[in-house]
Amino acid sequence: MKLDWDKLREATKGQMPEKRWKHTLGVVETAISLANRFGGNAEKAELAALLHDYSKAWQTDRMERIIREEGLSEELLYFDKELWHAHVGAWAVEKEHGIDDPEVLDAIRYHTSGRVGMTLLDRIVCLADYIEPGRDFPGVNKIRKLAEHQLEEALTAGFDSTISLLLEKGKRILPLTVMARNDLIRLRKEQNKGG
Ligand code: DGI
Ligand code: FE
Ligand code: FE
Repeated sequence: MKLDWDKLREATKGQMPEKRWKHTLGVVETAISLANRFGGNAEKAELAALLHDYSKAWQTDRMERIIREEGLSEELLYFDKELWHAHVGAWAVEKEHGIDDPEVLDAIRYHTSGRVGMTLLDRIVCLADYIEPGRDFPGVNKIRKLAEHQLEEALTAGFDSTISLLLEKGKRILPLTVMARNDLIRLRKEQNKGG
């Protein structure tokens, strides 16, 4: 499919306030550099990063309706609203812009929660979201440092920080996030075995 990048950028920018757009540009830049560093597909990384928060600023009611009516994962409704925009966003960019690359759609869909068996593209987008230059949270510099050499270790540290935060706030944790984090540790062990 031939992509109209200018149109996608304008449309994405139009979904969100300025601050979120700046974050998006940071994720794009970071995802491209991670793709180059770790042998990922830089064009897919750019596209998934550009679109990853497409629905972030949409109203909660609208997201809930889409999750119910379009047959998205209703389990999400039991967990924090912050998780919803990722699934709704993947649905929306397919519907509104004909994005049909399943790898790109999955990277958008799982950029918040993670999943078991995260593809390289999933890992790149999810980590870029944690460490883009505009991010500032306790421990972000440690994750940036890890990301210079080890993608899985850095992303595990990212999930650990999210899980800690949710524990501190007494919030529910989507089981898939814990499973994603455990699976990254498995992957790292396997990589180490391979030399
Ligand atoms: O959309 P962004 O703010 O750029 O980042 P994101 O899509 O990674 O959303 C992160 C937020 O989601 C963060 O504030 C924590 C919140 N959250 C709530 N419940 C969960 C969760 N994140 C994960 N990974 N798992 C949860 O169960
Ligand atoms: Fe997000
Ligand atoms: Fe984001």
